[in-house]
Amino acid sequence: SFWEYSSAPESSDFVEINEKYNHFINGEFVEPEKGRYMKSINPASEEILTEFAEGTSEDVDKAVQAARKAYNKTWSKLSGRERGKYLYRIARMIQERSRELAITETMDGGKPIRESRDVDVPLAAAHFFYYAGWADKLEYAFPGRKPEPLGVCGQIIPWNFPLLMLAWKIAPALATGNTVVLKPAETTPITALKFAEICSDAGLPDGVVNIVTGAGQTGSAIVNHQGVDKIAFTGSTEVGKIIQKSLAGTYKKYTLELGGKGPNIVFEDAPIDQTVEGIINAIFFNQGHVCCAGSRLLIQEGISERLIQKLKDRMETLIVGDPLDKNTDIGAINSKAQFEKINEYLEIGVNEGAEIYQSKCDLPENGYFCRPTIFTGVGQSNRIVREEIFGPVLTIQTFRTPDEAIEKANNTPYGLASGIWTDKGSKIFKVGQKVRSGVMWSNTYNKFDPTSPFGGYKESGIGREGGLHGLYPYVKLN
Ligand code: TXE
Repeated sequence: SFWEYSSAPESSDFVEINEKYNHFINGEFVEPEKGRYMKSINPASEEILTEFAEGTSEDVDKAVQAARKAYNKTWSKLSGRERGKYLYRIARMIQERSRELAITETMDGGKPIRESRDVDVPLAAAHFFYYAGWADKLEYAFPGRKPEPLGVCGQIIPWNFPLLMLAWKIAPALATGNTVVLKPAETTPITALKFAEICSDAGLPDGVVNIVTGAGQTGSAIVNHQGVDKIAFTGSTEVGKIIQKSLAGTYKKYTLELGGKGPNIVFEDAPIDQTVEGIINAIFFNQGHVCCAGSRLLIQEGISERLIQKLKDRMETLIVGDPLDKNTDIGAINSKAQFEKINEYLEIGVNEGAEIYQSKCDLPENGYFCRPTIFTGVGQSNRIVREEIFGPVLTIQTFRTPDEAIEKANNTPYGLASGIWTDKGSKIFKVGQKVRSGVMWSNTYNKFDPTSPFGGYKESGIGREGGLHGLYPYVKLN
């Protein structure tokens, strides 16, 4: 088969990563106006992978103008069917370059190759296929109404699922007739720039997709540009609030997909081995750099001791290390800053009096690696229970009754995702209706599909992405 299921590390020899990348504006790679570049490193080796342009407001302005021109001259004039053809072509080209994209994603961001290969890249292609299908059927999505595109969309994405978040943002925007200026995160810009190559190869009209790289200042220039009609942001709640404030008083539409502190609720009647796997997946998938991670485990008292022991045993089997190794379960922490943040939270947890348990695995000498960690003996007021850590760190609390589980699950400023484990369907519905989170998984976790809407309650954000609902933020209805 295409992928060899061996333990040999995936060879990066054939993957071409340029020494330097420029912005992709109006269909071509252009140097940054101010000539400044930033570096992206491989977090597993701490080696420099590439340099990429640091975008200023001049670069953003150029990109917005290109997007506006493309919107007026070509993209908004095409039929839905024509737009769909481009999206299908892009989807197929992602598939054709899937191996290269997966390896690049893993080298730039530190996630295990098994995940980029089986989750990130195939789901990115699936999003383009899915929204390609909507492009010529929009009248059925909005019966009796006439959906019109908004114009130029500014899109800012994080580093935890770089190519996939790009697909979540670009596919529905293009399907509905908008053009975009997208900024990838500063620690993981490469797959977005490879995606720019795909847009070129697919013959996408110039200016329909523009990629401007850089850090927060570049993002801020996109948010505050007068020529942008809509902002789609995924990232921290802190930056989400800054963006919301700067958009107040403007007429720009926006969607925000922010942080989370997902409760994963286990009842006594849950299938225990399946549940252990689910808990592991919920918190250790992508090193816990997941906004919907099940980072707060709530266990019904009767099985807590048995379940925690099984969880510890299973944690000992997890392999932490080289992200390109197909046997690796937990790769590198995405950046030095995130690594330091996680370590700080480990200290905070211990100082708060919680009991820490970490698996005893060996860690590589170089790179940012973190042992899978659980904290017991924690209460609702502990910072490690209330704040998003965004690492392989789980807090464990117990409960007696379903009402207590619901109270604890909802006792958070966030409301993105949650999980419930039980043998009883009726319990899933009763508890599920009362837990305030945009997504609830039952007897599984971290399952994603382009047909399903995703988004938060409370401080986890505003708006939905994915599925039919994912079209709403990109149209105005007449
Ligand atoms: O996020 P930022 P950071 C959470 C997670 C993590 C913490 C910090 O808890 O530990 O945030 O991560 C761009 N105007 N999440 O600092 O800064 C930035 O360049 C406009 C959860 O990396 O929010 C990047 O492209 N844009 C989250 C993007 O915003 C700005 C995923 C996200 O970076 C900006 C990531 C500004 N003022 C982190 N400042 C999730 N929901 O999945 C920064 N950016």
